[in-house]
Amino acid sequence: MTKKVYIAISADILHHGHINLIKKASEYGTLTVGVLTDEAIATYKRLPVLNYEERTFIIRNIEGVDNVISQDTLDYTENLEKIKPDYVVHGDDWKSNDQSQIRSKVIETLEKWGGQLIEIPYTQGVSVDKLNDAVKDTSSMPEVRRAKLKQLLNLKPVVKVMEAHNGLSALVVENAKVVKNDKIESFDAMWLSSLTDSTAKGKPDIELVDMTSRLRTIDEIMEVTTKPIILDGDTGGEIEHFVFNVRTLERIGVSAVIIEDKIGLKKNSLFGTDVEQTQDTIEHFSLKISSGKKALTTDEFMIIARIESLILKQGMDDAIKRAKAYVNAGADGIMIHSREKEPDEIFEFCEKFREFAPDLPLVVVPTSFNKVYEDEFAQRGVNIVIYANHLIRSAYPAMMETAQTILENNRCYEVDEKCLSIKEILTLIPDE
Ligand code: SPV
Ligand code: MG
Repeated sequence: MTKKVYIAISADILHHGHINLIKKASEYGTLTVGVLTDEAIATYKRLPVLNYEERTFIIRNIEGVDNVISQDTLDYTENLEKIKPDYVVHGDDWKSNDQSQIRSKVIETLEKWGGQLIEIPYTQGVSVDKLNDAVKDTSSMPEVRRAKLKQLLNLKPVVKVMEAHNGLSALVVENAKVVKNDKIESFDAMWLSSLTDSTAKGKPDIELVDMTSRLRTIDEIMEVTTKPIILDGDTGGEIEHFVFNVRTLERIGVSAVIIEDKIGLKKNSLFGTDVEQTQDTIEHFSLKISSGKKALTTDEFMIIARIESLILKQGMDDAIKRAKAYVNAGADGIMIHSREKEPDEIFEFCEKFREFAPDLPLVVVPTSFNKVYEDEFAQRGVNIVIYANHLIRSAYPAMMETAQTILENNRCYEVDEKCLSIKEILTLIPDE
């Protein structure tokens, strides 16, 4: 009886290594190829350039492929249990890369019916790095980057966003990765926080760092990364200025701006009612949203309205009333903010919001209510979770400690082991 063979690929950048793999695999029997879905790819690397339908169309037409099915997760288990193949074939490179845990699970699953993993030598001479660089170049183009946030919102239960305030912190957001059992965790997008952009410049978070300066930070970050950007637009400023600014942001490839319904001298929300802050009227803020929407030329760029009612102790009814009004004014999403330690008021808002806006993106910034896991937010109807200030908050104490240790010792020997080595700092940023 012919044997059943299974391979899984994403097939976004198809090269001769894949054809070798398919050819070898098909020699063992009837070959089923599991093509990773867009959702599965988005969980562990950049969004695919070609969508699932396009990728399956290509694979179906490659000699040696008998069946094509979808693989919904990076983990093979579900498909293996369904097909019970005699062989799974894979390049031997995954023994040592970040898929080694997925490999172990494949071996374990196959053992249940006596299946076997066949590893073939990784095709030499494939410059995956070069191919990836080529994709990276196009994926940092404004129109490609701009569209990514909406694509991610369609693909992921919750979009994970981390703050960045300069090129280096943005590289951390771009590259940080953790392999966890059968999943690879990474951030989906960047939050250009007014608090951390201001703090990095040694300034208070009171809209003193103006749009010209914010645009320079955006440009610095865009130059070295590809992930989509959500800008903290503070109050959005005067309506007459906002309409110009959204067009600029849209043109340069930012994916979304979040503006908060405050007016006058804005202070950071985490001060709450400890400082004087004034909430805008529903009418004026709605006009700001609708004017901004009218100024846009694509439907990719999102204007997200941020409601400060809970921060300013105006109550849930006010928050919901405003959410309804801002949605009617054309907001592409709502951010609800709170500085309570417990998430109760956020959860209550989520429930009430979903009664009249079942699909509109909902954003939270869990700086205070920080015990909630992303999964729970997703179950409650949240689409975007923003870690708004954590890179700079962790960098500052580290820098202060280093400075003080040198002052205490009158030399720098004692701080050395907490620092990147000279070799590491010299090679951290490649020069091409
Ligand atoms: C920021 O990061 O600047 C924000 C979020 O606006 S918060 O600091 O929580 O107000
Ligand atoms: Mg801010």
